[in-house]
Amino acid sequence: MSWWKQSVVYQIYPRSFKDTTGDGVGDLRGITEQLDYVAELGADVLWLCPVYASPNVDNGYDISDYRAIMPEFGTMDDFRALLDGAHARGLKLIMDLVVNHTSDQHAWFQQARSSRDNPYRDYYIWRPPAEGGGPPNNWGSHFGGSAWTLDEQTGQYYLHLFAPEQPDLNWSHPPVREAVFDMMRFWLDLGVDGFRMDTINMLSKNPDFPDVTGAHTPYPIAEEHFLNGPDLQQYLQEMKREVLSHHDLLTVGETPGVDPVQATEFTHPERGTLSMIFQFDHMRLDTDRTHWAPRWTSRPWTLTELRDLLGRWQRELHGQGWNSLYLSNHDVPRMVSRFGNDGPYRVQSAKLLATLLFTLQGTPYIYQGDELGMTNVHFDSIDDYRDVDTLNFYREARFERDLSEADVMGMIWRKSRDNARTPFPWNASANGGFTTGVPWMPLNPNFPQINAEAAQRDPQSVYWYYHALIRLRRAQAALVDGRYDVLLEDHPSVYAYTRTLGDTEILTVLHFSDEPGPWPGGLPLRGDAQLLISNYGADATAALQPFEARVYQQR
Ligand code: ISL
Repeated sequence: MSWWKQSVVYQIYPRSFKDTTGDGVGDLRGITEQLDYVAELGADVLWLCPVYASPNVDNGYDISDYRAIMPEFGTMDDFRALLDGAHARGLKLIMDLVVNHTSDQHAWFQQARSSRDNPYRDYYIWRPPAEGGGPPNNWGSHFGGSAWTLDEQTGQYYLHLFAPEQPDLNWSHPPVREAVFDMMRFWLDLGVDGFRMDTINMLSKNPDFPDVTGAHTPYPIAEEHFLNGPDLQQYLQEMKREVLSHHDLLTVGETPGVDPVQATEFTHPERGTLSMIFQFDHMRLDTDRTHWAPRWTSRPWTLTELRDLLGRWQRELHGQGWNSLYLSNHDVPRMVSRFGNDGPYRVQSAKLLATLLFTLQGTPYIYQGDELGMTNVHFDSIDDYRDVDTLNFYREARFERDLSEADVMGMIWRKSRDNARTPFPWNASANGGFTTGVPWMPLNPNFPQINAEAAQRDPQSVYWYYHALIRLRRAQAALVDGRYDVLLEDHPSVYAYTRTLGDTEILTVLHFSDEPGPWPGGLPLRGDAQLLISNYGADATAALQPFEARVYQQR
């Protein structure tokens, strides 16, 4: 069986993990220093968010040199030391592969913009102004405004689905694909174990570049024209043939807007190209899709909605493809604040959500700090925020749309990507032991309570629960490969399901409520049921406590 099905991935946001130089920015040596922390937790794969040379308009997702390490993070020797240190501990390491776009400071773009007949011109996507002037169509950038920027010198617009400093590569131009494949070989030759492929289903755009019709904002996100485009699978097949098939890798595609049928196309064991994908259905669960800025909205969701969408993925990919299991990452709020209760039930609900991640089918991903039950942050002033997306949203919402400061800050507190990016709290000392200097962004003020040292000292902590869950998953093949069956399909507060493999059946019961409740009548517990893990220690059919989670083996 493919090794990555049994893996547990730990995602590191290098800028915020551990600073060893005192410049306030995390670095590669800091990660190497803390490899034992990750190994002891029990994860066996590290995913490093981008560490390549970058002007950091989007914290490394704007790459100016794919073969160099960002000087703030260290050197190529530091990278080799990190990779060796990981391998020595039995940890694999996967890199972020950001090839939908480069930085505008990349040599390719510098060449491309220098003249219309430069050989690198076609590495990017250029269009003349619309008739009468203005951008070629109404496509919007994910980070606000038009997705097109005029290059004054050559009189044409270039496409950028993200910031203007992140021009999109033209994947229909064969030399671009060759250059990317070559760069991938460079990292594989160094010994990396795979790639997390950023926005990989955005590579193929509708070649006609039509306007989005029926939009309720001037610059809509043109998903129907760039997600899963006509040539995408062909590009990935080519990547598989040229690069991926020559190695035994973990590859995970970031693929917003895919359904299980499309996911199967990506991840089918024979026909597919990638090990697994990140699907986004549950990331849209709490958003209002009709709002001008859906990602910034919050809508109450029901357990039935969550159960239905997760269940659909569990059933439809079973035996057909493979999924990733995640509730947070560096782009979204902290999972305990978003899906749990970060007040009185922080510890219990963080454990309940972890139980969900580790008992479904797929490869679980832990985002740094979730194993401590880290929460969202509420900075009073926009000056304490750093994320380009957050700052652009603030500007547009406050000054173009005249929303109140209180409303906008409320949305930012709930949804900003910076919630997940506060520096990692190692202990209760100054700056949480993250840096001896001034941190690039402030820590969450709750770091004196929520930090790694405190968690490791407390046997009841979220940390030790993750530690146990990871080992439970390794010991139980049914949690990796077992069939998923939902129980109590309509229960408003209890999510219960079994995973069955051969003679083994594992029952998970999750009580999504901040009130106690009875053990559900329709949920018989067999006589031989054995409690494998729980966050309260209660057993049998005792009443369910707020956010109680229990996992039983029934045979
Ligand atoms: O389209 C989305 C959701 O429907 C977005 O969330 C989109 O998938 C996401 O913004 C892509 O994120 C990735 O690429 C960005 C970078 O800023 C993020 O940090 C990265 O994870 C541009 O490279």
